[in-house]
Amino acid sequence: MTEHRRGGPSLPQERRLQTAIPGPRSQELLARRDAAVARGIAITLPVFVTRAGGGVLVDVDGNSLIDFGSGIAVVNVGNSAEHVVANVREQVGELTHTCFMITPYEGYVAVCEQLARLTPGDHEKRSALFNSGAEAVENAVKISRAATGRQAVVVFDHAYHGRTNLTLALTAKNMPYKHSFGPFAPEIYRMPMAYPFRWPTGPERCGEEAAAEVVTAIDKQLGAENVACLVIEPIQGEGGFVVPGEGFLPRLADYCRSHGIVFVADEVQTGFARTGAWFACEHEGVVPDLVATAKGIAGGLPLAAVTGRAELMDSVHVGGLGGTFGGNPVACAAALGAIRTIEEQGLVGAARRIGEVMLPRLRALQQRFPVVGDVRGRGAMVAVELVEPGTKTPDPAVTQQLAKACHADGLVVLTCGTYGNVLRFLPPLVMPDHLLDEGLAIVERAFAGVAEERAPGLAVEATA
Ligand code: PLZ
Repeated sequence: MTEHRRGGPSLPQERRLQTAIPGPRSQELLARRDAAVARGIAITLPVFVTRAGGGVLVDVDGNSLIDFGSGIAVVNVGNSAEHVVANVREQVGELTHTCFMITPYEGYVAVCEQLARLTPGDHEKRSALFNSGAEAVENAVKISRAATGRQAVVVFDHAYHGRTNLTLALTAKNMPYKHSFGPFAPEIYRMPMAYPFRWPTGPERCGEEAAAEVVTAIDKQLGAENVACLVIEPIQGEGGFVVPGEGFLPRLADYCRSHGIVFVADEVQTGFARTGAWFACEHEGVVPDLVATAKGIAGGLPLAAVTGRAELMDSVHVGGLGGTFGGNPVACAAALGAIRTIEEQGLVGAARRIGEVMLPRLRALQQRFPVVGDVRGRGAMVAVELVEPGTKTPDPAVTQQLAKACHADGLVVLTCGTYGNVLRFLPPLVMPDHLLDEGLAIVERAFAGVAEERAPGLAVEATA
């Protein structure tokens, strides 16, 4: 294979638009997709990708797009990162599957050792490996119930935990996730989330007040002694990149500890350096009892894990956990490569620096454009929430307009939020500075364009 045909970090790190987005070859593939792929699988940006690496995706029409999505926070180390590719190539030539539950192999154990080392807390830990984030969260609930002998599960407004039946019950949003797919599992109780931008008394007291409401609701409505676990994303992902009001997570963790409730951190989206720490719980010094991970763990290969206190994990009877593919040897090899990449390239610090570049630029947009209600995030997990100017009324239409303008200009961005009004940015942590800058310039142009469309002539500079 000639060098220029390969993906990975050696791809030219440039934005290059050779056709409209999507181009003609992508359009042809879209027509094939319509005839073969189920309609329920939606597509954000319909360009078919052939190669990717560093901060770019290259499509079948030869366009090179800047990637502010990382395949939903998966390729934190960049696509086809060198150690990931090398480990996978070697492993795939040796053995592809035996099933760890039948005849084990070293890679699985090595990944569990790394998880014990990297996840918060220096207590004794055990891990079990699975295939997807949903499977990890679902198993965390199973383990919590087995360990406590209790049934109730506490979750939060705006939560997202997956698309299996149990995790849909944990997920908050009806459309598109839950609609028409019930009935859902019982014994799931939803509590208020400390959402600073939307907290009635304002962001300052949000964490404390929300935690007090949750504690009262558990005490009065459920009884702490009936609660197996509390499951929370330390920064919410699909629900809108909600960074909980300060103090919320530590207060809940304390409450759980004093009542024998298992504190489960769903770090599926926030984990593996994404937020400028190995795990987002670290920002407030919270040590979860169980951590669910997936996405960024294996540089793009499907792998997930539950890691936690040895006594909780080992309370499950022998044979009670597992799955045919869980901890597949190729995925484990990839994970070891991804972890090595994060450490060698200092990607925890890189994520922090990405946030330090993005947040001020986005806050400057907030000064210019009154549709920006809030700018928030940590590290390379940042977002803007869009509202009708002067109100907190969500504006999902402008959010779509902005996302489409970015796409047309060669920048992959995603949206999220309970109200569909959050534009989110998740660049690979290996994003080169010049592409980070160019991507932000595209976002700025998109805002200027939308403002001009809405109020021609008046344009932007509300405060300038
Ligand atoms: N927990 C916090 O973010 C996956 C979902 C995309 P799976 N988020 C992306 C979609 O529309 O399906 C996610 C998450 C958190 C759990 C999950 C589920 O992880 O690997 O998609 O099952």
